Amino acid sequence: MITSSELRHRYLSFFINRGHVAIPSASLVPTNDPSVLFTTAGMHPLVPYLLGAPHPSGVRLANVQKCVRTGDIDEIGDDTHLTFFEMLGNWSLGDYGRDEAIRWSFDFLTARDGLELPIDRIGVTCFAGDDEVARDHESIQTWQALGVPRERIQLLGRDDNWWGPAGETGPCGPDTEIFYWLGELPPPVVLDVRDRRWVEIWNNVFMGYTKTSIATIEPLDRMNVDTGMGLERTVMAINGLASVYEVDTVAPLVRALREHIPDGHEREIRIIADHVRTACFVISDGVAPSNKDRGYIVRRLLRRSLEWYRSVITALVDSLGDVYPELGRDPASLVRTIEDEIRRFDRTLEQGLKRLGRTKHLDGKTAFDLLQTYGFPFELTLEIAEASGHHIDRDSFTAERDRHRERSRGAGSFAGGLADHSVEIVRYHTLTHLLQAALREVLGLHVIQRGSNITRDRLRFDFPHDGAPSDAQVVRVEELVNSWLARPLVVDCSTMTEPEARALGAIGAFGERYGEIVSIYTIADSETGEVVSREFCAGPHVRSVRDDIVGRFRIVREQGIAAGIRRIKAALDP
Ligand code: ALA
Repeated sequence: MITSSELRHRYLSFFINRGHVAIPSASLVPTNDPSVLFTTAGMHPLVPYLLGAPHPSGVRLANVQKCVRTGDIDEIGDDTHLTFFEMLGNWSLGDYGRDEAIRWSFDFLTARDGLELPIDRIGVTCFAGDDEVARDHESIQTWQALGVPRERIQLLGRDDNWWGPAGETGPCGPDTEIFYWLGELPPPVVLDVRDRRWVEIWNNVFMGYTKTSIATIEPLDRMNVDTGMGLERTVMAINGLASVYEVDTVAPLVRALREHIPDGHEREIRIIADHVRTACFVISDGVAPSNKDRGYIVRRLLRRSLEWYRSVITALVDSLGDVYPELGRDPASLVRTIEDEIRRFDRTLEQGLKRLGRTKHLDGKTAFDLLQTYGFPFELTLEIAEASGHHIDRDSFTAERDRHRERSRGAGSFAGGLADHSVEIVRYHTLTHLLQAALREVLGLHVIQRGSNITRDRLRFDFPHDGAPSDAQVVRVEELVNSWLARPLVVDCSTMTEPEARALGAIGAFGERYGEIVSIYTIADSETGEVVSREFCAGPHVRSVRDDIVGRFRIVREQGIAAGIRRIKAALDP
């Protein structure tokens, strides 16, 4: 039996031995990219480097990346799909091409320092070619030279053998996918991917193109290789397991559930295990359940599972908490976030139902108001309305929602975004760092910026904390910041790599910037050298705290905005 941990280890060692540098997994929440909600593949955080920016760790990289894909949500519960999965990947950033990439994939699967899988259970697909991009002859020849018979090489078009871009534009290219036969032996002579017993385990993408608009694909001036091997599927394949739910990182969750759920509900068990697992990983990367975007996905996943989650979380943390420490850091707060969400949903249902009961005229606008005010899901309003003989017009609901979106877009432009470097804005930037340092001192090191917004008149700062801080704690934070304003503190900016910054104890949303050069702002006492704050940040900041920030720091408001998330608004009084 090869465990997940052994596979991660063998994979990384194999590629390290071939000149690759192992980089850590990026966060599931992509930075600076509104086009995708989650990191869906290992290449996603690497897009700038695939397009030509130099990566500090070099041109050959390998990693194990956390991924979330909700597109396949209806297939969850079958033998091979999971919404959260780990992806093993190796990259060439303009370095090696098809030949090495395919050879190494083949060697890793079949050779002694790899997995020693039998060649006769392997089949591959290659890009058949179309009007725009030629057939991938080189890949076909390379596979054949390695001993894969022509009948086991299936040629497919754009829909199957083309990968990317991750968003609407970006790097992409033809790919070759590796399948493993999981049915009875001997395997069929010819590969046919429609037969579900051929399971895709690995994909090699030859990213020699970039999509620049809906209709345009342009060749890049270099060839990148992006590979992705599904960890759970591969562990399943190597060990001949019946499904990914039997893999050592998922099986404990399923076992925990089986103790509570009667026999005959295998599919439900799998769905709950999958959804709770994904929700926990997404929450651990800083997303709270909400009615929007990522938060809404978490909400949906949890609502689909709802009960039995407690035992699943314990099993999850036990099985993956050592590999991904952010998951194991605070299991109690994971449980609390989820329980709060369930209570909130119960309340939502109760309020929404009451309001629905009072409503005589049910139309699209009412349905939208219910969603806006109580987070009451439209589908549910629809169901209730139909059950009581009302009919709600979907279009009128959509029209109301679009009108609302237009209105909020109009109101959304504000002065003082990041581009505004006015004196006031810069002051509040520095004050935000001091506030975070003070909160960490008074409330604890779990305080970390979750959101921030600055205008010329105030700062706003969101952070995780359970329950409201006491009045005394709020006063203490205020006093601490004011005491710092009176000291000879200077702000210094220096650049370094992310591991160096971490080693210095810098905090901040490094997430996806592994290895990259980051700027670190340090606020320290110029006389004693004592460091008050050290944060990763893009700036800008004041130079001298005492000279440049004159006034009294005041916390105007402290409130909870979501389960386990607090918000502070603060201003500088003259
Ligand atoms: N980016 C490729 C995939 O996810 C490797 O399949």
